[in-house]
Amino acid sequence: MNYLDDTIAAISTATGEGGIGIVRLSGKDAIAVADKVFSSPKTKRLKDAKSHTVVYGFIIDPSNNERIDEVLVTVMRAPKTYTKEDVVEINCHGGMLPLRKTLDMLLKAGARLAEPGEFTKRAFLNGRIDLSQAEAVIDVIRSKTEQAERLALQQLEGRLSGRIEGIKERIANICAHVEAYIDFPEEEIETPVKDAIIDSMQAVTEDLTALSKGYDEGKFFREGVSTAIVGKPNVGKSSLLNALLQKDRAIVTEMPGTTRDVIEDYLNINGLPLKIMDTAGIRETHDLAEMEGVKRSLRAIEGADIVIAVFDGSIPFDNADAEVIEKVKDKKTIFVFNKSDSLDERVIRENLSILRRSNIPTIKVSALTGDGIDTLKDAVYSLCISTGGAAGVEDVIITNIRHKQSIDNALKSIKEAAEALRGGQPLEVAALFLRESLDSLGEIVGIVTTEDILNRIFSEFCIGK
Ligand SMILES: Nc1nc2c(ncn2[C@@H]2O[C@H](COP(=O)(O)OP(=O)(O)O)[C@@H](O)[C@H]2O)c(=O)[nH]1
Ligand SMILES: [Mg+2]
Repeated sequence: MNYLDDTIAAISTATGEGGIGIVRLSGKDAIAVADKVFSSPKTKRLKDAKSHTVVYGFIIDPSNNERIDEVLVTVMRAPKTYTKEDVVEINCHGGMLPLRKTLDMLLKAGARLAEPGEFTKRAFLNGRIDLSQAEAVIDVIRSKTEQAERLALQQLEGRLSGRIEGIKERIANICAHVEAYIDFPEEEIETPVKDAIIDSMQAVTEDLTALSKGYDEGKFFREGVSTAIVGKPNVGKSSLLNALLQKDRAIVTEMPGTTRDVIEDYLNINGLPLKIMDTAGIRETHDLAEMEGVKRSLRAIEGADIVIAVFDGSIPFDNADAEVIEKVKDKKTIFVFNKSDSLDERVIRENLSILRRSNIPTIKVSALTGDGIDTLKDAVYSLCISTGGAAGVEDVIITNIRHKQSIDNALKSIKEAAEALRGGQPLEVAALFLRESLDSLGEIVGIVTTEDILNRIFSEFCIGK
């Protein structure tokens, strides 16, 4: 069944009592259906009304001519309407009864009850807006902060779509370039040409990475950064938590293995909210409670957005430290070199040189004296926020997880394409990956889409939108 062939109707305002309520119709028979239940004192017909004008009259039950409500009807003819179809909006009195009865009359007169989000879905299917814009409609309705609404409106205006289209065009050009060489197999691709192609792939990769990061950073501001403090026992994790919070939150003792449960608190760094967790020291142990604590520490690392790995700078590093380094290797991490107040310069130098062998930012602090704590806070902030973040106004910010996933998929494909070229694989392989990345980006605006994606998106809408 071609759904676009019929005419849909729904109550488009929220349930409850209000000054007015609106019943909306869309479809090729919208005006004819409305006319069947409309009567005006001057016997004016809606079909004679000019587009985008308002007509005064009554909704009636055509079976007995009984008046149901006094209304103002807006007639909007295709294509300059919300759905690009003929649209009629009936302003009723805003109680549930007049609205329901009006809707009932329209359904009896030949309209079908709209599914959730179906008006917006039609706007998408009829090509007035793309998928990311349709999603922005929900975001505008649901936004709880001015910031969220501003971002949603930008997306509704097509800022994200424009950005994605631009990147797609660049990939398509690269792809055309590569495919040209496939079509002329006698032409060997020269190294400088190949390098130039790889360079342009690199540039696209950087832009997509920035978009993907923008999502994470926006999310950090909205939902907070979950931060795990980890390390072997007695390095000063609990002391560090207390120093960061400037209060005695966690118990500090000279006995290794004091902290067993995960302790949580909140910290705000320049507007960036951190949920910060102090964990049990990671080490081999036979104590059951401590073993459970270690398990929880490992889980905390897994679930955390960032990790602060703490080391005791005053004593030589051992295998337990190496294990900690190993455990956090896949995470956004900061190394904290604690107990910098200790006096053994030689040990400090050696330990620092071990940490600095990795590219992970390393901050020297003393949880005891508070030395270096501010530097650590700055480092945490820059680890999380490398772009303007959600605070930036100039750029497109991804707020939808579906878009983020598509961008990450596109990123993966384009990196594989570059890898294939570099590795001297057949050009077809690179072309294939480039096409894949185009498809992934196409999903964002809805060029590439499945019924499943559509249903999922529009089912989140309310009826009447
Ligand atoms: N000298 C010095 N001692 C510290 C420092 N931070 C912690 N300690 C001591 O190290 C021991 C273990 O600290 P704690 O925070 O409980 O370590 P955790 O087991 O990693 O949580 C305690 O005796 C602390 O007083 C520091 O910056 N300098
Ligand atoms: Mg502790």
